[in-house]
Amino acid sequence: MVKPDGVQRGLVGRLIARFEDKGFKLVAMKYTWASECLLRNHYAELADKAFFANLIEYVGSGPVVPMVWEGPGVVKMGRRLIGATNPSESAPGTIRGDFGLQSGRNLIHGSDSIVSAEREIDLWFDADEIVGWKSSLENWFYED
Ligand code: D4T
Repeated sequence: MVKPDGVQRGLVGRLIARFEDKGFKLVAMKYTWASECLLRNHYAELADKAFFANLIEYVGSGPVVPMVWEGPGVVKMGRRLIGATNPSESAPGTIRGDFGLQSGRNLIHGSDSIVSAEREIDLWFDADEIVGWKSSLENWFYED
């Protein structure tokens, strides 16, 4: 999900391109301004952290672009494309390493496990908003 700083900075297209270039397939996307309730639910695991209130305020401060991407190893590789939580520690070449400076403005969220991804997809999307399709380039990205 592109966070409000990514949207405000006009980076949505460039961040999506990182996933497209890698060979992942976009199957759902929306443009939305998340409610506090949705964000508290999304980040429920972090409710006891000192930065929680700031996090909810930041991610709720403007529109976001949640997406669902498919492909081999997409959760693990997605996290690698995104980089470490703190952009000042993210490797150059990663999204946060190339575009960010601080944890509280780290541009993009990625699910950290398949279980989290399933929970978050359920939170952000209705089942009929997930669009299954076969890319005609699939054989040129995947060997099986
Ligand atoms: P998200 O969930 O946004 O993809 O980030 P990460 O998975 O990389 O990191 P996280 O869940 O530990 O943190 C969620 C969110 O909180 C912000 N944050 C985090 C912050 O503002 N200050 C901090 O010290 C930390 C650890 C950034 C991401």
